[in-house]
Amino acid sequence: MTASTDFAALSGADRDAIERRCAALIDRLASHHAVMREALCYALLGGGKRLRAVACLWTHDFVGGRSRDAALDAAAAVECIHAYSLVHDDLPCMDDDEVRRGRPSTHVRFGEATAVLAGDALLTLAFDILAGLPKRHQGLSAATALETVAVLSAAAGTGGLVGGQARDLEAEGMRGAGVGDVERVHTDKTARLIAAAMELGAIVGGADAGVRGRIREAGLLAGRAFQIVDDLLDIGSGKETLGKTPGKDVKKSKLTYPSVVGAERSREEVRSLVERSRAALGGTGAGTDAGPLHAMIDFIADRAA
Ligand code: GRG
Repeated sequence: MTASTDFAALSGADRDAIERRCAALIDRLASHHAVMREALCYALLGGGKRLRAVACLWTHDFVGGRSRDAALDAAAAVECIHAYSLVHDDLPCMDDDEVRRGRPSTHVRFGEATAVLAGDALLTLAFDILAGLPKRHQGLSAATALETVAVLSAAAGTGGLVGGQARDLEAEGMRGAGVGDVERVHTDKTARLIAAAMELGAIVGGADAGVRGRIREAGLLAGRAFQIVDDLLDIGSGKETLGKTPGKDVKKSKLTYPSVVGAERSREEVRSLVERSRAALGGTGAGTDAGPLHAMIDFIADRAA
Protein backbone atom coordinates (compact mmCIF):
# COMPACT_ATOMS: atom_id res chain seq x y z
CA MET A 1 0.00 0.00 0.00
CA THR A 2 1.22 3.53 -0.76
CA ALA A 3 0.67 6.49 1.59
CA SER A 4 -2.09 7.67 -0.77
CA THR A 5 -4.01 4.40 -0.71
CA ASP A 6 -3.54 4.20 3.07
CA PHE A 7 -4.95 7.69 3.54
CA ALA A 8 -7.79 7.09 1.07
CA ALA A 9 -8.79 3.85 2.80
CA LEU A 10 -8.54 5.28 6.30
CA SER A 11 -10.35 8.51 5.54
CA GLY A 12 -13.16 7.32 3.22
CA ALA A 13 -15.96 7.20 5.80
CA ASP A 14 -14.88 10.48 7.38
CA ARG A 15 -14.71 12.23 4.02
CA ASP A 16 -18.27 11.06 3.32
CA ALA A 17 -19.39 12.35 6.74
CA ILE A 18 -17.72 15.71 6.05
CA GLU A 19 -19.44 15.96 2.68
CA ARG A 20 -22.83 15.26 4.25
CA ARG A 21 -22.22 17.80 7.03
CA CYS A 22 -21.15 20.51 4.57
CA ALA A 23 -24.27 19.84 2.48
CA ALA A 24 -26.51 19.98 5.58
CA LEU A 25 -24.97 23.27 6.72
CA ILE A 26 -25.56 24.85 3.31
CA ASP A 27 -29.09 23.48 3.28
CA ARG A 28 -29.94 25.69 6.25
CA LEU A 29 -29.39 28.65 3.91
CA ALA A 30 -31.71 27.25 1.24
CA SER A 31 -34.30 29.98 1.56
CA HIS A 32 -31.79 32.84 1.17
CA HIS A 33 -30.94 33.04 -2.54
CA ALA A 34 -31.21 30.25 -5.13
CA VAL A 35 -28.22 31.12 -7.33
CA MET A 36 -25.96 31.82 -4.37
CA ARG A 37 -26.92 28.49 -2.87
CA GLU A 38 -26.09 26.74 -6.15
CA ALA A 39 -22.73 28.51 -6.34
CA LEU A 40 -21.93 27.61 -2.72
CA CYS A 41 -22.75 23.96 -3.38
CA TYR A 42 -20.61 24.01 -6.50
CA ALA A 43 -17.63 25.51 -4.69
CA LEU A 44 -17.87 23.46 -1.51
CA LEU A 45 -19.30 20.06 -2.42
CA GLY A 46 -18.34 17.16 -4.64
CA GLY A 47 -14.59 17.52 -4.82
CA GLY A 48 -11.36 18.00 -3.03
CA LYS A 49 -9.33 15.76 -0.80
CA ARG A 50 -10.88 17.14 2.42
CA LEU A 51 -7.42 16.99 3.93
CA ARG A 52 -7.94 19.90 6.34
CA ALA A 53 -11.29 18.60 7.55
CA VAL A 54 -9.92 15.10 8.05
CA ALA A 55 -6.95 16.61 9.92
CA CYS A 56 -9.41 18.38 12.23
CA LEU A 57 -11.40 15.20 12.92
CA TRP A 58 -8.38 12.98 13.42
CA THR A 59 -6.73 15.46 15.77
CA HIS A 60 -9.94 15.53 17.81
CA ASP A 61 -9.73 11.72 18.05
CA PHE A 62 -5.99 11.82 18.74
CA VAL A 63 -6.40 14.03 21.82
CA GLY A 64 -9.08 11.67 23.11
CA GLY A 65 -11.99 14.00 22.33
CA ARG A 66 -15.57 12.88 22.83
CA SER A 67 -17.28 15.56 20.76
CA ARG A 68 -16.98 14.12 17.27
CA ASP A 69 -20.22 15.64 16.07
CA ALA A 70 -19.01 19.12 17.06
CA ALA A 71 -15.62 18.35 15.48
CA LEU A 72 -17.49 17.59 12.23
CA ASP A 73 -18.96 21.10 12.33
CA ALA A 74 -15.51 22.58 12.99
CA ALA A 75 -14.11 20.50 10.11
CA ALA A 76 -16.87 21.82 7.81
CA ALA A 77 -16.04 25.39 8.88
CA VAL A 78 -12.41 24.85 7.88
CA GLU A 79 -13.51 23.45 4.50
CA CYS A 80 -15.63 26.60 3.97
CA ILE A 81 -12.55 28.79 4.47
CA HIS A 82 -10.50 26.56 2.19
CA ALA A 83 -13.17 26.53 -0.55
CA TYR A 84 -13.54 30.32 -0.35
CA SER A 85 -9.77 30.74 -0.75
CA LEU A 86 -9.78 28.54 -3.86
CA VAL A 87 -12.73 30.39 -5.42
CA HIS A 88 -11.03 33.76 -4.89
CA ASP A 89 -7.59 32.43 -5.82
CA ASP A 90 -8.93 31.31 -9.22
CA LEU A 91 -10.36 34.73 -10.11
CA PRO A 92 -8.80 36.60 -13.06
CA CYS A 93 -7.50 39.31 -10.69
CA MET A 94 -5.64 36.65 -8.65
CA ASP A 95 -4.21 33.44 -10.11
CA ASP A 96 -6.60 33.45 -13.06
CA ASP A 97 -7.32 29.73 -13.29
CA GLU A 98 -10.21 28.36 -15.30
CA VAL A 99 -10.04 24.80 -13.98
CA ARG A 100 -10.37 23.62 -10.38
CA ARG A 101 -10.95 20.11 -9.10
CA GLY A 102 -11.13 18.92 -12.69
CA ARG A 103 -14.02 21.18 -13.70
CA PRO A 104 -14.61 24.85 -14.57
CA SER A 105 -13.67 27.23 -11.74
CA THR A 106 -16.58 28.86 -9.92
CA HIS A 107 -16.23 32.20 -11.77
CA VAL A 108 -16.18 30.41 -15.13
CA ARG A 109 -19.37 28.55 -14.24
CA PHE A 110 -21.27 31.40 -12.50
CA GLY A 111 -19.52 34.64 -13.47
CA GLU A 112 -17.06 36.73 -11.50
CA ALA A 113 -19.50 38.68 -9.35
CA THR A 114 -21.25 35.52 -8.14
CA ALA A 115 -17.89 33.84 -7.50
CA VAL A 116 -16.71 36.78 -5.37
CA LEU A 117 -19.98 36.66 -3.42
CA ALA A 118 -19.82 32.87 -3.07
CA GLY A 119 -16.33 33.22 -1.58
CA ASP A 120 -17.57 35.93 0.78
CA ALA A 121 -20.54 33.77 1.77
CA LEU A 122 -18.32 30.75 2.49
CA LEU A 123 -16.01 32.88 4.62
CA THR A 124 -18.99 34.15 6.58
CA LEU A 125 -20.59 30.71 6.84
CA ALA A 126 -17.43 29.32 8.46
CA PHE A 127 -17.76 31.67 11.43
CA ASP A 128 -21.53 31.24 11.56
CA ILE A 129 -20.92 27.50 12.01
CA LEU A 130 -18.36 28.04 14.78
CA ALA A 131 -20.54 30.61 16.57
CA GLY A 132 -23.38 28.07 16.49
CA LEU A 133 -21.36 25.27 18.12
CA PRO A 134 -22.71 25.73 21.69
CA LYS A 135 -26.28 25.86 20.44
CA ARG A 136 -25.95 22.77 18.27
CA HIS A 137 -23.78 20.68 20.61
CA GLN A 138 -24.65 20.18 24.21
CA GLY A 139 -21.64 20.43 26.50
CA LEU A 140 -19.62 22.61 24.15
CA SER A 141 -19.19 25.94 25.91
CA ALA A 142 -19.36 29.44 24.43
CA ALA A 143 -15.75 29.95 25.59
CA THR A 144 -14.62 26.92 23.57
CA ALA A 145 -16.51 28.16 20.51
CA LEU A 146 -14.87 31.57 20.91
CA GLU A 147 -11.44 29.92 20.95
CA THR A 148 -12.20 28.17 17.67
CA VAL A 149 -13.26 31.51 16.16
CA ALA A 150 -10.04 33.16 17.34
CA VAL A 151 -7.83 30.40 15.93
CA LEU A 152 -9.59 30.15 12.56
CA SER A 153 -9.83 33.91 12.03
CA ALA A 154 -6.11 34.31 12.80
CA ALA A 155 -5.30 31.66 10.18
CA ALA A 156 -7.64 33.20 7.60
CA GLY A 157 -6.76 36.88 7.97
CA THR A 158 -3.79 39.10 7.16
CA GLY A 159 -1.54 37.02 9.43
CA GLY A 160 -2.49 33.91 7.44
CA LEU A 161 -4.23 33.16 4.15
CA VAL A 162 -4.92 36.74 3.07
CA GLY A 163 -1.45 38.05 4.01
CA GLY A 164 0.18 35.00 2.42
CA GLN A 165 -1.78 35.52 -0.76
CA ALA A 166 -0.75 39.20 -0.84
CA ARG A 167 2.93 38.25 -0.41
CA ASP A 168 2.56 35.54 -3.05
CA LEU A 169 1.17 38.03 -5.58
CA GLU A 170 3.87 40.60 -4.72
CA ALA A 171 6.57 37.97 -5.18
CA GLU A 172 5.61 37.15 -8.77
CA GLY A 173 8.66 37.83 -10.90
CA MET A 174 10.69 38.97 -7.87
CA ARG A 175 14.45 38.61 -8.32
CA GLY A 176 16.80 37.52 -5.57
CA ALA A 177 14.15 36.02 -3.29
CA GLY A 178 15.55 33.56 -0.77
CA VAL A 179 14.39 30.53 1.17
CA GLY A 180 13.14 32.78 3.98
CA ASP A 181 10.81 34.61 1.57
CA VAL A 182 9.27 31.45 0.15
CA GLU A 183 8.92 29.89 3.60
CA ARG A 184 7.01 32.94 4.83
CA VAL A 185 4.60 32.75 1.90
CA HIS A 186 4.10 29.01 2.37
CA THR A 187 3.55 29.33 6.10
CA ASP A 188 0.99 32.11 5.76
CA LYS A 189 -0.96 31.04 2.70
CA THR A 190 -1.05 27.30 3.34
CA ALA A 191 0.43 26.01 6.59
CA ARG A 192 -1.49 28.21 9.01
CA LEU A 193 -4.85 26.90 7.82
CA ILE A 194 -3.73 23.27 8.07
CA ALA A 195 -2.36 23.97 11.57
CA ALA A 196 -5.61 25.73 12.52
CA ALA A 197 -7.65 22.75 11.27
CA MET A 198 -5.70 20.49 13.60
CA GLU A 199 -5.88 22.96 16.46
CA LEU A 200 -9.66 23.25 16.10
CA GLY A 201 -9.89 19.48 16.45
CA ALA A 202 -7.73 19.71 19.58
CA ILE A 203 -9.81 22.55 21.06
CA VAL A 204 -13.12 20.78 20.47
CA GLY A 205 -11.52 17.60 21.80
CA GLY A 206 -10.62 19.38 25.04
CA ALA A 207 -6.80 19.36 24.74
CA ASP A 208 -4.78 21.56 27.09
CA ALA A 209 -2.62 24.49 25.94
CA GLY A 210 0.61 22.46 25.87
CA VAL A 211 -0.82 19.75 23.64
CA ARG A 212 -2.44 22.39 21.43
CA GLY A 213 0.91 24.13 20.97
CA ARG A 214 2.66 20.96 19.82
CA ILE A 215 -0.22 20.08 17.53
CA ARG A 216 -0.02 23.57 16.01
CA GLU A 217 3.71 23.04 15.45
CA ALA A 218 3.09 19.64 13.81
CA GLY A 219 0.44 21.24 11.58
CA LEU A 220 2.69 24.11 10.51
CA LEU A 221 5.49 21.71 9.55
CA ALA A 222 3.09 19.39 7.69
CA GLY A 223 1.48 22.40 5.99
CA ARG A 224 4.84 23.65 4.73
CA ALA A 225 5.57 20.18 3.35
CA PHE A 226 2.14 20.19 1.68
CA GLN A 227 2.87 23.45 -0.16
CA ILE A 228 6.34 22.37 -1.33
CA VAL A 229 4.75 19.19 -2.74
CA ASP A 230 2.14 21.41 -4.42
CA ASP A 231 4.98 23.40 -6.02
CA LEU A 232 6.69 20.19 -7.16
CA LEU A 233 3.42 18.80 -8.59
CA ASP A 234 2.93 21.98 -10.61
CA ILE A 235 6.13 21.28 -12.54
CA GLY A 236 5.74 17.52 -12.84
CA SER A 237 2.06 16.67 -13.43
CA GLY A 238 -0.59 16.62 -16.12
CA LYS A 239 -3.91 18.48 -16.00
CA GLU A 240 -5.88 15.23 -15.58
CA THR A 241 -4.03 14.21 -12.43
CA LEU A 242 -3.76 17.71 -10.98
CA GLY A 243 -7.36 18.83 -11.61
CA LYS A 244 -6.05 22.32 -12.38
CA THR A 245 -3.71 23.84 -14.96
CA PRO A 246 -0.14 22.60 -14.42
CA GLY A 247 3.00 24.62 -15.21
CA LYS A 248 1.40 27.90 -14.14
CA ASP A 249 4.00 28.72 -11.50
CA VAL A 250 6.84 28.86 -14.03
CA LYS A 251 4.66 30.68 -16.57
CA LYS A 252 3.77 33.36 -14.03
CA SER A 253 7.30 33.44 -12.50
CA LYS A 254 5.83 32.53 -9.12
CA LEU A 255 8.03 32.29 -6.08
CA THR A 256 8.14 28.55 -5.33
CA TYR A 257 10.41 26.31 -3.29
CA PRO A 258 11.86 24.56 -6.39
CA SER A 259 12.43 27.93 -8.08
CA VAL A 260 14.65 28.98 -5.16
CA VAL A 261 16.51 25.79 -4.22
CA GLY A 262 15.76 23.32 -7.05
CA ALA A 263 13.62 20.18 -7.12
CA GLU A 264 16.05 17.83 -5.36
CA ARG A 265 16.57 20.07 -2.33
CA SER A 266 12.82 20.70 -2.24
CA ARG A 267 12.21 16.95 -1.93
CA GLU A 268 14.81 16.76 0.86
CA GLU A 269 13.06 19.59 2.67
CA VAL A 270 9.72 17.75 2.39
CA ARG A 271 11.30 14.67 3.99
CA SER A 272 12.76 16.76 6.81
CA LEU A 273 9.50 18.64 7.48
CA VAL A 274 7.53 15.39 7.56
CA GLU A 275 9.93 13.85 10.07
CA ARG A 276 9.79 16.94 12.28
CA SER A 277 6.00 17.06 12.07
CA ARG A 278 5.72 13.42 13.13
CA ALA A 279 8.16 14.08 15.99
CA ALA A 280 6.18 17.11 17.21
CA LEU A 281 3.04 14.94 17.33
CA GLY A 282 4.90 12.15 19.06
CA GLY A 283 5.76 14.56 21.84
CA THR A 284 2.20 15.49 22.63
CA GLY A 285 1.81 12.71 25.16
CA ALA A 286 -1.88 12.70 24.27
CA GLY A 287 -1.69 8.97 24.75
CA THR A 288 -3.95 7.88 21.91
CA ASP A 289 -3.20 6.34 18.53
CA ALA A 290 -1.17 8.70 16.33
CA GLY A 291 -1.43 6.24 13.40
CA PRO A 292 -4.10 8.04 11.36
CA LEU A 293 -2.37 11.43 11.70
CA HIS A 294 0.95 9.84 10.73
CA ALA A 295 -0.78 8.34 7.66
CA MET A 296 -2.06 11.80 6.79
CA ILE A 297 1.40 13.33 7.12
CA ASP A 298 2.88 10.59 4.91
CA PHE A 299 0.14 11.20 2.37
CA ILE A 300 1.04 14.90 2.32
CA ALA A 301 4.57 13.98 1.26
CA ASP A 302 3.63 11.30 -1.28
CA ARG A 303 0.44 12.61 -2.83
CA ALA A 304 0.16 12.85 -6.62
CA ALA A 305 -2.58 15.50 -6.75
C1 GRG B 1 -9.08 37.66 0.25
C2 GRG B 1 -9.61 38.42 -2.12
C3 GRG B 1 -9.04 37.42 -1.20
C4 GRG B 1 -8.49 36.30 -1.68
C5 GRG B 1 -7.95 35.31 -0.84
C6 GRG B 1 -6.71 33.40 0.56
C7 GRG B 1 -6.65 33.31 -0.89
C8 GRG B 1 -7.37 34.28 -1.71
C9 GRG B 1 -5.99 32.36 -1.52
C10 GRG B 1 -5.33 31.28 -0.75
C11 GRG B 1 -4.12 30.84 -1.41
C12 GRG B 1 -4.12 29.45 -1.85
C13 GRG B 1 -5.13 28.97 -2.83
C14 GRG B 1 -3.15 28.69 -1.38
C15 GRG B 1 -2.82 27.40 -1.91
C16 GRG B 1 -3.09 26.30 -0.98
C17 GRG B 1 -3.33 25.06 -1.76
C18 GRG B 1 -2.18 24.27 -2.21
C19 GRG B 1 -4.57 24.73 -2.08
C20 GRG B 1 -4.98 23.46 -2.70
O1 GRG B 1 -5.37 22.60 -1.65
P1 GRG B 1 -5.82 21.11 -1.87
O2 GRG B 1 -4.84 20.43 -2.79
O3 GRG B 1 -7.20 21.30 -2.64
O4 GRG B 1 -6.05 20.47 -0.56
P2 GRG B 1 -8.46 20.31 -2.70
O5 GRG B 1 -9.10 20.60 -4.04
O6 GRG B 1 -7.99 18.90 -2.59
O7 GRG B 1 -9.34 20.71 -1.57
